[in-house]
Amino acid sequence: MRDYEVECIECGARFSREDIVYTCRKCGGLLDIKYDYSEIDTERVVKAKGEGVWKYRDLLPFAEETKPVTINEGNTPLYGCDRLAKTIGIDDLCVKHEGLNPSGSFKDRGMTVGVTKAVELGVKGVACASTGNTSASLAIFAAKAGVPCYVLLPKGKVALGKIAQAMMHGAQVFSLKGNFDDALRVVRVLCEEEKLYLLNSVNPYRLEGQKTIAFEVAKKLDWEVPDRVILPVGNAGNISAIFKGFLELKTLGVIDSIPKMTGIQAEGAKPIVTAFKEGKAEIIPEDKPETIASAIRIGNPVNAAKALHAIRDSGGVAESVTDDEITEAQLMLARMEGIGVEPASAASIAGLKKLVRMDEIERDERIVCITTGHLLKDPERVIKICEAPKEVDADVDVVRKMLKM
Ligand code: AN7
Repeated sequence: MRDYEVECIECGARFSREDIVYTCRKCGGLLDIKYDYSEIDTERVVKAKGEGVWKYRDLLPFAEETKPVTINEGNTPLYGCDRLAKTIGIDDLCVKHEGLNPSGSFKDRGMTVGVTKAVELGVKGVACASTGNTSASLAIFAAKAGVPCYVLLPKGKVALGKIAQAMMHGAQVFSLKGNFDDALRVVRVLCEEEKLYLLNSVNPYRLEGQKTIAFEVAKKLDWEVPDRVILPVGNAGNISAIFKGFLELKTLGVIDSIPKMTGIQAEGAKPIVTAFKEGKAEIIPEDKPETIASAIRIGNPVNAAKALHAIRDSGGVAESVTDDEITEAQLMLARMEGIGVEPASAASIAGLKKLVRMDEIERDERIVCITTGHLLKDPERVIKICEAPKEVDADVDVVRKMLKM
């Protein structure tokens, strides 16, 4: 049995593993999964066999005999991006494309762990609020586990591909008249009162799965971590999780530094950027978040306290980018590197460009950007930003005349 504690990050209160609790019952703080690192065999972590999230089960909160609910999540490629790096004006850029997870986003890493825990706890159903990807991923893992699934989506604000996934995989899908923050508020109460298991990233087990992004990046680079990791921030779970992953590797003595955790938000939904720049420990929620990057259209990120800690403690920064900058970065990634991502994911590249321009990032830094979701999640956006196909007669000469060469 991997020994662990469920502990409040604010007051240190501990909760039993069988207790279904998402935030501290004493002070309302976020919870964290804590291990006794002296019990973990570092060699086994470094030499772990297998692929993806469960390769690192020595650092996951389960007994040896627990059977994971898995569809081969994780093990995503880390692409060298020399052309893009040169254009942006830096020496060393890699992109870890989390859009190549089974459901098309990084959420699968959290869901394989979260749904495995749900099965272990014997819950009667799982639920989430979502800007789209969380619901798509949860629907898939719930289907695999044979557990009823309920998802609350902000009406008219979720990309087409994501809703299609939640519907296809058999979730009960609700289109809520409100935004994501309203949906999360409603689902939290619903889970409490109806005894459904909440699988938003406030659930600390989700973050345990997502921290494996850090393990894979470090391993791929032969345990020489990059100087900086840049990623989009919405509910702020992923940046917190990846920071925890690096911290654990450092605690185990596998790596000797932590990358500067750099979080990018959209200009119209940037409560963490504002708090970071003003030196505040808490965010002021935004009532009407707005951006074309619908995945990160979030005004009241639940993991803000963890994320601000991750950014500050690692010497990173938080920065915002405009919708136009996001679109430009999405096109650059697609056309210079062959990497197709949804708008939220492109925020990481847009943020990198902006920070280089601002001289916040130095030319010789080794940088890894995390692209969190696949291009096909949001086909409607693609149709809007690309030139429409030209309609032509079925005639060689007609087509030839129209070729741009
Ligand atoms: C592509 O699906 O919040 O900062 O409900 O889908 O960990 O929230 C999605 C978030 C970045 C932000 N990129 O991650 C949801 C949801 C993509 C995303 C984020 C999301 P967090």
